[in-house]
Amino acid sequence: MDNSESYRGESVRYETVGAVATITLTRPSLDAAGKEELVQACTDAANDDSVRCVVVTGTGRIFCAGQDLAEHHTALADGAATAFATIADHYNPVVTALATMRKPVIAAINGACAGAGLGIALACDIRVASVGARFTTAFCAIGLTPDSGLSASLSRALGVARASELVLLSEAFSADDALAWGLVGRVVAADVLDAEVQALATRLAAGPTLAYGVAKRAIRDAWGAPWPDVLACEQRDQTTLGATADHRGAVDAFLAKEKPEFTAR
Ligand code: T3D
Repeated sequence: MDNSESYRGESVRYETVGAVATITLTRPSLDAAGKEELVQACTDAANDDSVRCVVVTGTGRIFCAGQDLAEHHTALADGAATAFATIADHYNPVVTALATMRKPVIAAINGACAGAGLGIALACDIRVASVGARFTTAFCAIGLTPDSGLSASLSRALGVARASELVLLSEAFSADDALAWGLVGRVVAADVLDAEVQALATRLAAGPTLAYGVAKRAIRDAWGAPWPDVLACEQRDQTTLGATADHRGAVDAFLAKEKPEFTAR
């Protein structure tokens, strides 16, 4: 499949410019069709080796409000098993693709970010929020527990104490709160969000993709792992990356006081 083509579904737009793919959620919440499109877009971004950085963003004043609760209401009426099949069918594949693809993923959080939307943002590697973005875990407010990896990703990002408070109380918090807590790395004015994120994505797309891919896996796997296992993984990964042209060229460039060029080889 040629993934260099951009395409537009009912709920998801997928565009590649150079080595950057941008996945845009065009509806506030996720219905079944939208989730299918999102799984496909994440899969396409992961599988296209010419894509070396991915941006996930929303539209208007909502990044992603999570599950479409009107559709969920109907699904509940049809039987709870049907309603919750979407976790295995959609949410888990989406956050797994984002968290495990061997290239950096940036969440450009343009607005409200709730429920599975927050899980999606936290499955990305770097988060940049618009100053007016609002966040809520949302799940407990409707009698559910976090999915989309949020029970792990939130407590890893914030620590168990604050994660518990945010999950149990489901209170909204601001972009400035998220920045102060380290949940997002940067907060920028709404009118420069796209430009700032695309500049960051372009920079990452020109970087050492092989090393980024290994590093993001190592960072996630290291959580909770026994210390000897962490050291063993680091040793294995460093040995692998040490044999790449990217690494050798970068060392040559450093010694020559030149800028390295990374080609993902
Ligand atoms: O099996 C399964 O499906 C389980 C999977 C669960 C995954 C989940 O994501 S569960 C959590 C679902 N999400 C929520 O509970 C979030 C609910 N929404 C909100 O908390 C707030 O709406 C927001 C924080 C997202 C935004 O707040 P605000 O004040 O900026 O906007 P608003 O006025 O509340 O919402 C704007 C509109 O979007 C409004 O519709 P209206 O009045 O203009 O016609 C609102 O009803 C609608 N909307 C917002 N979120 C959802 C939604 N419609 C359907 N589903 C939503 N999730």
